[in-house]
Amino acid sequence: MSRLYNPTDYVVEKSRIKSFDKYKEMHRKSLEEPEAFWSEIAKDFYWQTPPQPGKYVSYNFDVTKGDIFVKWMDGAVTNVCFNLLDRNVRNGYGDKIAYYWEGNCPEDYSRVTYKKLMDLVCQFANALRDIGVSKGDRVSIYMPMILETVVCMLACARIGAIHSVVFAGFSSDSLAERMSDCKAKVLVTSDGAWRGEKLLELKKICDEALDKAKNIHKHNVAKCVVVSHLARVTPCGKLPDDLRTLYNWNEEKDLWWHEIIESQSTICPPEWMDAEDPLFMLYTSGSTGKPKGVLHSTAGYLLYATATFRYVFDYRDKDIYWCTADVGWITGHTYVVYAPLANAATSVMFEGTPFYPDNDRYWSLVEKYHVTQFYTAPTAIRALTKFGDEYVKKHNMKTLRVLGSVGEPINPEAWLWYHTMIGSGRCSIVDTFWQTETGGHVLTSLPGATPMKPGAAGFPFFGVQPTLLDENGKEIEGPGEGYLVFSRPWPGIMRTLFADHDRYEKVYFSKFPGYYCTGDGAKRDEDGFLWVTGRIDDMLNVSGHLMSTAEVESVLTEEPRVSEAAVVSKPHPIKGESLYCFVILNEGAKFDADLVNSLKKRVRNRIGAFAAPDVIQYAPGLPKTRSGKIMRRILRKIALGERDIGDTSTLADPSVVDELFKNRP
Ligand code: 6R9
Repeated sequence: MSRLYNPTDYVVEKSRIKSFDKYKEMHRKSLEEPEAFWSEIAKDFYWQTPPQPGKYVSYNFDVTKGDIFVKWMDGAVTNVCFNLLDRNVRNGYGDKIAYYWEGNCPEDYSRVTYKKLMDLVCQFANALRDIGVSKGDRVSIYMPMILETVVCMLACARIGAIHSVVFAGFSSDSLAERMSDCKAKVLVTSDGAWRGEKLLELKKICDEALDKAKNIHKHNVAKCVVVSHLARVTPCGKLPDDLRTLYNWNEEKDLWWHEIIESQSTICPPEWMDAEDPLFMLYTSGSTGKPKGVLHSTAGYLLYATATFRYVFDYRDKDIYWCTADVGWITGHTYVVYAPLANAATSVMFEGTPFYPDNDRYWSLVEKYHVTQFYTAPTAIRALTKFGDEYVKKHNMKTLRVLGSVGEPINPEAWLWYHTMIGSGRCSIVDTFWQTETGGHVLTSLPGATPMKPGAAGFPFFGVQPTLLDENGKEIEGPGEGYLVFSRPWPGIMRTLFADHDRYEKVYFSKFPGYYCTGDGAKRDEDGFLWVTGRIDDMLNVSGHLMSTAEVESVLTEEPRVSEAAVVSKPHPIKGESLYCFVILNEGAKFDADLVNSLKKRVRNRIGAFAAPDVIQYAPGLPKTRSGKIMRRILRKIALGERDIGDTSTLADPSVVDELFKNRP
């Protein structure tokens, strides 16, 4: 039995919802009368054509009854960028700070008001229009955590272009594949950026990716817009005297950001969008290896991002909110860009790492900016715990009220440290479970309203109806464990996978007709708390980055010496999970340090540094069923060194297991 933590008076005093009963009542109402609930949120926004009563939601979640679809406020017309900027400026927030930007180096910082942000966005939106981008076109973004990244996303939203941000830790191969899949017209990047003392040569990676897109995928990206970033920040390591040696400049394709906005007007009429028009797409890993282009809608996403931010972080006008996520992931999209701006919030945007110049950078920023809501990932919390409490104690963090966690289940030890050490025991912790696909939080605690248990995601957000199913698709009532699914849509759920509606139906709706299947397992305890237990498909979560075993396996088998590979997850004290890889070699090939290094390098280069395997093990064979399916359950035991492997009667050749135990490095 884990201990129950009730919200402290300190939190309740300031919170919108002050009791568990009130939350339950609101949740019930949000399911019974969705229109009443969502029209309360919608009324704050500017609509060219307002949502029509009686037309708030229509959907089909049952593949046996026809095509899957979800529509919210169909027929309404609006523009997300206009609502985030122009509307707030008109409401008197023009001089309010939208972002405090803090660079990798503590000497570099700036700020931007809502009015200034609007001007910058309009200028860049005009520039995009000038280079031929129009409604429905895709723009790939490969950027560091700088204000231009936000400007670029919002400029796309303003003109109805679909942005596709690719995390700037992905390799040129991954970027090329993603740009080609969505047939991007334009790529936006920066010359480079610092992460700690490491220089990221982003433009160079883009040069390679543009070549690969053209030569391998036969897709030509017309233009590449480049922010000149390195020259304006403090160098944190070695830099060549001539920055131009860091990349190739292609006169026909490449454009400097500052040059194309120079003469642009700060007025840019928005493209009025239908509620169901796409807003952006974002690739997420798929269990077959090929990334899935999750597509989000205009009005539903806006409403859901707004509502979750308001209630989950309990944001108030003078608060300073900070989400540490990179904009390359969904958390950065919803909770660095769209949701805070929709709520006219002031945010901190941070370019660097928690460890530079020292291990107290996060805490020093909480102190510097008087942060009230802090949102980060368990992997960061675990990494920071290990440096000891002195780094924390140096800083005054009394302004904090709500602490958020996202990306993976948070282990109780990390939760307790977060709660007592960072939150002085008086903050509420919101453990937010959600996915790229869900658009915003779906399970979470709510500050002031719900009790908390260390490690439990808690309760459904408004409009969300979670269900646990057993293997046969039967609903589990009361306490129990099963597949986490949802039986109805909320406004922020994705609408399709880009250009692949079949795969959307197959991946998310075919296992259990009538339900959206998250791919995660969960249990409900006797108090009704939901605990997410992790992926039940062949997916891995390393430091909060989701990837599929298949995508890593396919990279490993590209090595000519490897004939077959199997990847499993091994628990890791900081990263949560790590990659443990088994490789079968081709005849005559030798398993040695050179092979191990070249395989690790290959995965880093092909996918990204965050996917680098921890262990590569030689395998004379793999444990397979008679039908040829790899028994990953057994490989996971071998990775752990646990001899008790359970039933092996379905194995084609049980002797292979002993061999594998013998070969553990
Ligand atoms: C927002 C985000 C989604 C997967 C998801 C689950 C895991 C995220 C979690 C969590 C337990 C939490 N996950 N938050 N598991 N508790 N609070 O991370 O999106 O990158 O698409 O990953 O991450 O396994 O299915 P995404």
